[in-house]
Amino acid sequence: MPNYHTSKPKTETAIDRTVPDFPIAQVNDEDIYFNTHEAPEYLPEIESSVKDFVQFHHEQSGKPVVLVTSGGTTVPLENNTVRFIDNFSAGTRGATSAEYFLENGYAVIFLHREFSLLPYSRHYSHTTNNCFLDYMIEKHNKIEINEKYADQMLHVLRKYKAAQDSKSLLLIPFTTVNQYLYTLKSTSKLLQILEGKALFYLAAAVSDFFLPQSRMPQHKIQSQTSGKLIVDLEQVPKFLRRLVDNWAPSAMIVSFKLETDNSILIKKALGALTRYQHQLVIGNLLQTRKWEVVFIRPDGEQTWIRLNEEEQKNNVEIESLIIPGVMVEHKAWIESHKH
Ligand code: PAZ
Repeated sequence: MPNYHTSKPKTETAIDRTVPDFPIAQVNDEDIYFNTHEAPEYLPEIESSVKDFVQFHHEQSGKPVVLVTSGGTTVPLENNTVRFIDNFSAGTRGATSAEYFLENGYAVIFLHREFSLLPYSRHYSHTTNNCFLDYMIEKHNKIEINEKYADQMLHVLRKYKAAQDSKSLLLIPFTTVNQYLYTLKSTSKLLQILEGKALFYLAAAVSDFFLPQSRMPQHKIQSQTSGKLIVDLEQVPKFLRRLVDNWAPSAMIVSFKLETDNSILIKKALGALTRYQHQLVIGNLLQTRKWEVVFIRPDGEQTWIRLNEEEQKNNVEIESLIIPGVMVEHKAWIESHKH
């Protein structure tokens, strides 16, 4: 092993999302960022496990590999971090999608916010109804699984073990936006060997703003100093274009676009496709993301995926429909990239 909700935001007041987007990151911005921000010290350890994983699937299993990003990044306000800025994402989309990719023959690198939801264990962690201990009972001085839950648990356990036994799931954590960016860059480069068989499924909610290391106080910000805390954040360079052009030029890249205002979702998604030149944006709204998403392609074609009432009642997961849709496009991508 490596060493290393109840929230309902006020929706009336928010940043105006109709203003034009930030400029895309130029090679220069990338250089400036990586020259002025230190890599996480554990990065070589991660690179080594990713390298082994990719090599195994490239040379032995022959499986396509998907990098799923999941959960939100934090923006620390202090070096010895007491306070940080965060976002709502629990990693449900990412963890659920990872399971459907695994079941459909993919190997998955799961780049996730540490302590957010994980594939398989998500069924028993972070729940609002049951503590994991509620799934167990004591019988004759021994622990047993409560019969009520046993079938469902066995089903999940089998899938979890299958993923483990086939060495198809690699868990890589991040917490801060800096750790996320460094890990994404390194991992992408290591995936290049797979060419078109590499897929990026970028579901993480990555901060748009951050406090550069050069302006970060070493110690906890003191409350007595001025009575006010004014936080002056910079834009996080838009790394997607660098990913498309330099880090993973042959891979298929799927990004997510989250909005809260329905009237700008499609426009923003089309804008992203034009700016970053990747293959697919999956648009979703904060309010409805668990039962409807839209696939938006560079030619402007849009396909909505919606769960009907019956499906919602039966707890069908929308990712069970999203992943086969993405796979169809990835298959075509692989075919078109065969030498
Ligand atoms: O983690 P979650 O399931 O609660 O939310 C998933 C999501 C809304 C963060 C994801 O589907 C998404 O849209 N990610 C990209 C966010 C963005 O940068 O626009």
